[in-house]
Amino acid sequence: MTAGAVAAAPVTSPLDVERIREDFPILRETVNGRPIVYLDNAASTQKPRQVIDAIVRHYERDNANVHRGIHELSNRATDAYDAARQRVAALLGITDTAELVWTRGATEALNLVAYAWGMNRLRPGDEILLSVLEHHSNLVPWQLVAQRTGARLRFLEIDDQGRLELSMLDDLLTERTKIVSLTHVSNALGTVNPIREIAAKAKAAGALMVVDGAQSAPHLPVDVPSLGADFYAFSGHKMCGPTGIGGLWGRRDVLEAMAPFHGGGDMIEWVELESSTYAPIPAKFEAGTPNVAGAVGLAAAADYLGGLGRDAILAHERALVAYAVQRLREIPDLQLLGPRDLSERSGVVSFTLADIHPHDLATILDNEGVAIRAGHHCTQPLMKCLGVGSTARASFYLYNTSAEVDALVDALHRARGLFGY
Ligand code: 7TS
Repeated sequence: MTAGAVAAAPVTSPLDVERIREDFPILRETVNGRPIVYLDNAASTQKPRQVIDAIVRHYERDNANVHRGIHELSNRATDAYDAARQRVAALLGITDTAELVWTRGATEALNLVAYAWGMNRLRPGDEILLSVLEHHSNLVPWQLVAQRTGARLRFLEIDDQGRLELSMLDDLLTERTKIVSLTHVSNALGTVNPIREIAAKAKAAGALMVVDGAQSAPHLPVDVPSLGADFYAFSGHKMCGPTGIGGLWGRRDVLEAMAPFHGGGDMIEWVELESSTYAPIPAKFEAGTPNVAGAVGLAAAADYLGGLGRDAILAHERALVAYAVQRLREIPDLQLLGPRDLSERSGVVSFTLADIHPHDLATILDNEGVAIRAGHHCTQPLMKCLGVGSTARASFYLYNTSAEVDALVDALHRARGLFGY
């Protein structure tokens, strides 16, 4: 199988995947002499030619620092940078572009809220409500805040399918709850959390609602403001964009009331030796020379995803996951984790196979050109809840095919054989 030649699909997809694959140069690579089967999209996605070209074009034609130079290149770079914010905002349904703050990614976005809001506002006795599903980047920043402020961490638990125990919400949400910060989609299990419902309850309890959208922005047709949250964090590299760029959407009034996160150039209005006044949002949170080429590249990714259609991308992934689950169930001793109802999950399939260590599985699969992730997926507390040290995880995106699912399943059968099962 080559990038262009995809086997007849036993899945019905609204996407012309064969054509889409031609946009992704890396899919023509081989690994160990075989065509690459890239199933590690929850970690990072590949980039289409359109994104790569936009970045090259920026450096070849428009590169300069932004918002400072009184010269043509700086004006061009500034225009491209400002337009990029609008294009990414449009993909996510954000109409007030000042509410979109560039960050290095979801991790920095979550830290921004934890430090600029949490560290300044929380007091001993206040509570931060998280869940056991969280990626470490929506856990460790809050641990740091709790240690420093005396606030207490509380946790929503999960059922045996990795779904949040929503019945705990009524007891956990009290007047002490100041922040609820939850992932929209679990990176380890693919669980899609009913974030609108939870946000409504959190807001009714008077808490600030933070959504970790690292795994929803790439895969779901998210209209961010309508989730009913106060903050939404995402990473560009998980949605066909470059690394080192992502964003934080925040409600205007909340962002305006917050102290800055980093201090430096571009985030100020006026500086004296002893004090400063700050620029309006979003600049207030964007100190220093920004990742201009990253923003331009992410805007090209947003255009690309918007062009394919967010609903079509979701439908494609759902069809692939349904096919993958059906095929993986054929493998004896393979245990699938996560929600059984596929409408409750995104394009992630996590599993264990007999007592073969997931790292060994991933290594054997890599020999066959199949890239999956194995490990704790930066969710060590979740692994503990599930009673496993680690899992193997295949995660799909818009360019994956049913033939690649077949390649995964065939490789797993061979791995099983190698271990004498
Ligand atoms: N939140 C979730 C739900 C994630 O899946 C990740 C990255 C992050 C936050 C952090 O994103 P970053 O871009 O700032 O690093 N998840 C993964 C993963 O599943 N495998 O590698 C990175």
